[in-house]
Amino acid sequence: MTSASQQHATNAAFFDFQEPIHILGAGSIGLLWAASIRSALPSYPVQLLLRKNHQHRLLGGSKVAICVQAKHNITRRAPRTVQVPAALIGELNQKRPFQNLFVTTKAHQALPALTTVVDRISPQTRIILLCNGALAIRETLREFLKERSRIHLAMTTHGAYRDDDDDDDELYHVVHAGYGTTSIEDYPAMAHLLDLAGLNCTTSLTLDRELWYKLAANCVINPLTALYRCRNGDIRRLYEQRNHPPESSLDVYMMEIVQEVSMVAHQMTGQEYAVESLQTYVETVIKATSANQSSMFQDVLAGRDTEIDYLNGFIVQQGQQRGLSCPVNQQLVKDVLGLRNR
Ligand code: KPL
Repeated sequence: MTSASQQHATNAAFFDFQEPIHILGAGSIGLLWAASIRSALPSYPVQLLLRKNHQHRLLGGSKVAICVQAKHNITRRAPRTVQVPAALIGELNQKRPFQNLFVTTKAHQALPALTTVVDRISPQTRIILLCNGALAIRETLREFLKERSRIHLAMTTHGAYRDDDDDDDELYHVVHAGYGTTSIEDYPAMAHLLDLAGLNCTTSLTLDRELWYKLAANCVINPLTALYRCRNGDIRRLYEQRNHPPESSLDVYMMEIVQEVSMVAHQMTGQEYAVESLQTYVETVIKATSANQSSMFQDVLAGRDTEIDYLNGFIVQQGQQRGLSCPVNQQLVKDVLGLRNR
């Protein structure tokens, strides 16, 4: 087949794909997903599921407005406002099972959030788990869902943060502050749709390797940005301002964090995760998302619980179960938890 006819075949395959998408979790990534799909494919059936305390954002009872502003390395700069169908959890006016449910909540909210919509999950439902710390929660979710539905792991390095006042405004403001990549496990039609929506998505049979790389990036970027209260691209400057001796440069510190991730990943999976390639990946994510406020920094700014237990805490806990000590990640867990008590 020529590449043009291949392209045509792929497009045709996509256009047959009109399965409704529901998005559970109206944080920065859930909102970016909804707005991106809606603005690229205006008639595509996508709906955001909101908690009751977001009711004031509903326009005419059935839509929300999302203004996406692109920043940094993203070419489309003019803010665009998109209206996305939305419904309050528990008040959906139809009871049919979900076909595709994206879970874009915080790691610790994934199970409670799924519990609230469990009556709409059937064996036909595909649940796409797009949370940080997916490696830490997937077993719990599998256990909860049993055979009730299929879970596709997914991950993204797109950087986005909310830039609105949670209570006053009718509009959600999202800054798309870093153009990254998205991967989804074994779901070509969905990957194609997300790619058309500008979310730079690919699919592969398993995502385990990608998730370990992503976890390494989150174990470095998230706690450091939360502790230094800085954007992803400012970690180096803030680290260096703290007068560390030359032998403990940021590169050495990052390597120590990543080394523990690599050691635990190896013990858990039997596969090699070279420290240098994990570290190169972390640097790439920092560069691509330098203008972003990491999700953990956003949580700290908003006084919310962080995902530290599902990132660095997961490494420490899995290490402990295998007789491996991870003091560098352990200290980061302690320091981030300490932010709550200040
Ligand atoms: O996943 C992220 C997060 O903030 O949680 C990255 C990719 C680090 C972007 O900020």
